[in-house]
Amino acid sequence: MTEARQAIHSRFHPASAQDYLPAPYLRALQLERLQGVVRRAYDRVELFRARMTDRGMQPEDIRSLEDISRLPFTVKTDLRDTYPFGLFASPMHEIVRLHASSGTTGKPIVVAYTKDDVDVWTNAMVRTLASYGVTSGDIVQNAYGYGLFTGGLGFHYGAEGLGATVIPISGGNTDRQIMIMRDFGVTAICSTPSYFVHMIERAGELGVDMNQLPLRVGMFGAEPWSESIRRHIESNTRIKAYDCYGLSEITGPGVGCECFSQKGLHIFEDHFYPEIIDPQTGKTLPEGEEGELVLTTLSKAAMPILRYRTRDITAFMPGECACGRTLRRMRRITRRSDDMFIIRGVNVFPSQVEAALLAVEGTLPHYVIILTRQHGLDDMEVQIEVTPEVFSDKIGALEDLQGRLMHALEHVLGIRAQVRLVEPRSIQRSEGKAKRLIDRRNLAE
Ligand code: DLL
Repeated sequence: MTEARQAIHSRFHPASAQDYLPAPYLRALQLERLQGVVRRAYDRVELFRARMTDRGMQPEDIRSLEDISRLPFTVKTDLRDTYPFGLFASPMHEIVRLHASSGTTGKPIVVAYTKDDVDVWTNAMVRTLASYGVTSGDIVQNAYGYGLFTGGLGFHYGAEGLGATVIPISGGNTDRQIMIMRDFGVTAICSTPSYFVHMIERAGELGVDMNQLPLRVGMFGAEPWSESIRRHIESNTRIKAYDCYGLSEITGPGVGCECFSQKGLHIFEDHFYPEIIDPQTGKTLPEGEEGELVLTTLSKAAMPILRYRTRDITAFMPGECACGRTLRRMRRITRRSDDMFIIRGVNVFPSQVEAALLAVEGTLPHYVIILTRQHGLDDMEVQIEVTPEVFSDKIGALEDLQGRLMHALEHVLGIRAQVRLVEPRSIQRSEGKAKRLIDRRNLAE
């Protein structure tokens, strides 16, 4: 490649061309693919055929994109009930990879990929990394877990597909992560945001100044994270921190990603068809309203999924993005309909607690919410770490901060919660997805 072409190539990856398709062309492509995937699901997967038959539907009934709303939903228990291979639409000799996602209870769900499915996933991941400005000149440290979790291999194929240099370090062993980051001149890092916050902290303890490293891009996802966490990361390093969304059932990471504007995530609509529905009624919501994200795979062969209810809450964002991509954007996902808990009759999402706490100066992004029940009455306690400066300050300062945090929580939630300020490093760190909620209420009954 000539130098001039290399220079352009490094800023604009050819795979990204699909991000800028003219809307009429994109819609036509989606319809063609939707018709294909519905036909495949109907012909090859018992569950989809039975559900469509129940509704008196045939694959030919999909004549426009709007007709998608006539199709039945798929939910997580469908994947559990057909464990392990009941939703596969390809024979095993065409399947080249299996991944699994462990739920909180019981059997995991299993997902399958043909060679073409791996290529589609890689295409989505190459476009993801390219949208963050990662190029073949970058050295990418991949600290997502390798294994049955889709994070590790998803980013690995994306970074390699882009031509970047990948360090497949996987999660854990934080001291070694920091040594390699420094010694190998890593320029881009992928991990859960909570794990990277931990890496920043550990680097500080080891006397490594992240601001002196060439690290410039962070690719974070797999769990909700707030603007406060983004600010924490961006102000403690030279990283620009980007969001990446995805789920095993649909492909893994790479369903949607931010671009340089950092204003919402573009969905790779040519492969994954998004809808937003009212979680109560199941009806499609008008553009811009908040609801549950529902996804249909448009290009998957081994395991096509029709109208999967993700439980993730978001909204489509109106208007065009400054980056020029024609792909629709959704707001970042800060909560799931099933991570809501009810305390004294009030619906609470952990992300609301996080937003209220981290807005108060002196707190660190390490907290845990503990729910208990005594004599039938629910209690909520939030433990949060505070900066060493505050912690070593006079008792008065701590009490003052505690009061402000309780007030902030009461303001947002409308109920009083206990706040316990704890020393830096006293809350357990995660190397993957952080666990922010401990519900001990059933144990007490
Ligand atoms: O977490 C895939 C992934 C890996 C995405 C690496 C991004 C980066 P699962 O383990 O199946 O797959 O979990 C999927 O995690 O339904 C969301 O609730 C949550 N989630 C994933 N990405 C984000 C994000 C991977 N960027 C579930 N923001 C999803 C908020 C996220 N939540």
